[in-house]
Amino acid sequence: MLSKTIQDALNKQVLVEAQSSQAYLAMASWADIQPGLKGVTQFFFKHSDEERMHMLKLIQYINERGGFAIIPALVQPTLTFVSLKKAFEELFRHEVNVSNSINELVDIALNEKDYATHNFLQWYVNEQIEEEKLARECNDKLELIGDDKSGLYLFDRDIMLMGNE
Ligand code: OFO
Repeated sequence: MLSKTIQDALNKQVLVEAQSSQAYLAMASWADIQPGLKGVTQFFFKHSDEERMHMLKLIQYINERGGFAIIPALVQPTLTFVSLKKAFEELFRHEVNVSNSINELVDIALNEKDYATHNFLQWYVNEQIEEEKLARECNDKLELIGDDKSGLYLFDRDIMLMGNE
């Protein structure tokens, strides 16, 4: 059975994951109407789906452990970006915030001596390492590319291939 403290903290994370999914969905829609960003568009749509999966995993865990998962209201995310670089910078910042939020949750689980939740959260800890790494790599590449259109073309193609691996 989850303590009230853990239940509330997990429900806060449901909101964080839902908000992430929504933020990346907005990036996908923006990228979709930019010329030549088919790969990036697919990447953002897929990323949004993954965040929804992270949210669902939490919802199922909360309910399975005798709690009640609360489906939250969402804030409208950023809809437009001055450049692809800016969108990826926001994605990276977002992932760092999510990692901080997961770390706080791990701390709470330890304080509450809820080792099952601590164990459950390790999946998220590992996931955040991967997501931060990916976001950092994309930012580094876009920094190198600058305004070079052929570089951007290759970036879009590579990210599409990555999504189909
Ligand atoms: Fe849920 O992993 Fe990114 O935010």
